[in-house]
Amino acid sequence: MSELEEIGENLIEGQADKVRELTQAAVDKGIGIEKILDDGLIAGMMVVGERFKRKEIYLPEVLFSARAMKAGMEVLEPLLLSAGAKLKGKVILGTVQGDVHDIGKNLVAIMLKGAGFEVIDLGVSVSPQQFIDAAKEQGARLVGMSALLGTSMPMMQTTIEAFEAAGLKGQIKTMIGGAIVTQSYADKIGADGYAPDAASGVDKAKELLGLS
Ligand code: B1M
Repeated sequence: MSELEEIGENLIEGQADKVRELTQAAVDKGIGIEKILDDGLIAGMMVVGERFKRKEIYLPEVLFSARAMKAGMEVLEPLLLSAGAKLKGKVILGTVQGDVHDIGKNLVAIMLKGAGFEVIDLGVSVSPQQFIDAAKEQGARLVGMSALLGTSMPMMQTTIEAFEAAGLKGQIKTMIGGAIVTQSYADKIGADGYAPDAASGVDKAKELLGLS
């Protein structure tokens, strides 16, 4: 088994300490950070998702894996951030109301910070009004929303409509993402941008803010 497969296996098993240790070992060996992320941590989490879907594992196991993912991310985050350049602009980020999934959103935050953006992370289950208040208070021109549930995804539309009702659509751009979200959904609800993964999120943020 390769080092990265071993990270994935331990993540699946929920072994946070081991994942932290193996992630650090992979970094020390000079394996690329994004490769460790994609082929180790995220690959493991995808297997967890599939097993959860097939009801082979249950929520407590998923939570242990999520904790292991966080342990690995703690090793990678400072390295991703140190690659950052000059501040490019402010982004308000959050998981929409009714949804507590934050692993992907946190990855997007890390990548954006790494690319030089200031990120105001509102956390999970963020209401439309919280997004609006934060964007206004911070003078941000971009709001990013994450959703992973079929039941929470419509909250993205509600939030965009709330921006429209507050007269902010156009002035403040919206970007959406999350496993369940697609470009066609973004088009349907009038989001300004969609990104399928954290790295594309950075490109899309630059594009929406006219920085690319
Ligand atoms: Co939940 N869960 N979960 N879960 N969970 C899913 C999403 C699910 C697909 C599992 C399944 O059935 N196969 C399913 C949703 C089905 C659906 O609605 N279509 C599901 C369910 C049903 C639930 C509960 C309802 C279960 C229950 O209680 N019965 C419950 C909901 C609670 C709630 O939110 N109200 C629940 C709870 C949980 C845990 C708390 C146990 C835990 C979350 C822990 C945490 O996040 N801190 C959890 C987890 C871990 C998962 C899976 C296994 C993994 C999610 C994940 O972190 N993926 C997931 C299965 C799956 O997705 N395969 C599942 C890794 C992450 C890196 O990917 O978030 O997609 P992702 O982010 C990517 C891209 O999408 C993109 O960039 C990221 C990296 O490249 N991206 C953006 C994300 N946000 C973006 C924003 C952007 C741009 C790109 O711009 C702003």
